[in-house]
Amino acid sequence: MGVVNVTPDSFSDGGIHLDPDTAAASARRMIDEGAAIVDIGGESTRPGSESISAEEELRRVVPVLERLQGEVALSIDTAKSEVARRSLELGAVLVNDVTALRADPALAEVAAEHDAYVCLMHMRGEPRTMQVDPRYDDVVSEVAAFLEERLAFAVAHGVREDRICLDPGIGFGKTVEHNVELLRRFEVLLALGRPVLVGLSRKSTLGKLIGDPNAKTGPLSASLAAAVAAYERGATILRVHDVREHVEALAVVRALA
Ligand code: HH2
Repeated sequence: MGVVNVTPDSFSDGGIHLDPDTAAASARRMIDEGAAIVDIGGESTRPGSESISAEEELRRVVPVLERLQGEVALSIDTAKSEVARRSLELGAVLVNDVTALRADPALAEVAAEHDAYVCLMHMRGEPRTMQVDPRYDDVVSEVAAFLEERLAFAVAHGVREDRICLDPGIGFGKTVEHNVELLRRFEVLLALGRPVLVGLSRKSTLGKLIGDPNAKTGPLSASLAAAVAAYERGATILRVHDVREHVEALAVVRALA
């Protein structure tokens, strides 16, 4: 899954895709490079970010979706039913909701109506404050229990189970140690019986793991290592900014398997 953030403030590609032609060109390039789907986002969820209105989010993503309609498999990264509805009307096939259908009570029905794929992600707290001293007794079992409950919620609201993937939400209300533990004990997440999506690309946890305690992002080298490790542990979808490099890395891993 390639990432195109149509935002001024995303942590790694903020500002570069604000022009819809540039954003659409990036999405097309990612598909050419081997992405199966491109995730379009109009609102940053980086630590400390403020939320924006549905009108502003639509203003950012609709021109991009219109340019790609019918051409590129698209996911919409949103927690708002209004944005999801318009995106699905414009041909998006997956709703990627970092709140796992908690923020907007109407989102589950919108996804169900369109028979959309849905990604349910774990987040502790909300982006503005989530990295302020996150604590768990056992991060892996708490994340797994949360995802199991949200999966049941989605199905109860009409989303087909075979349309749903789950995501531990790397960096969303988690320390480096929490993120590492989630990857070490990945089998607990796989036991929920749905494909697992992981977003490690360029995240600050990677920068911290290679020795910079104040890192705000992680380099490509570390992103590739993390993606390969997640793939080998059983991740089905990798959400990445650098598609070509990840496709090449995975091609080698698969050839050696
Ligand atoms: N990470 C980000 C955004 N959306 N969605 C899922 N399912 N999983 C993730 O790990 C995930 C996500 C954060 O990364 P990015 O989109 O690059 O930055 P920002 O939120 O600042 O736009």
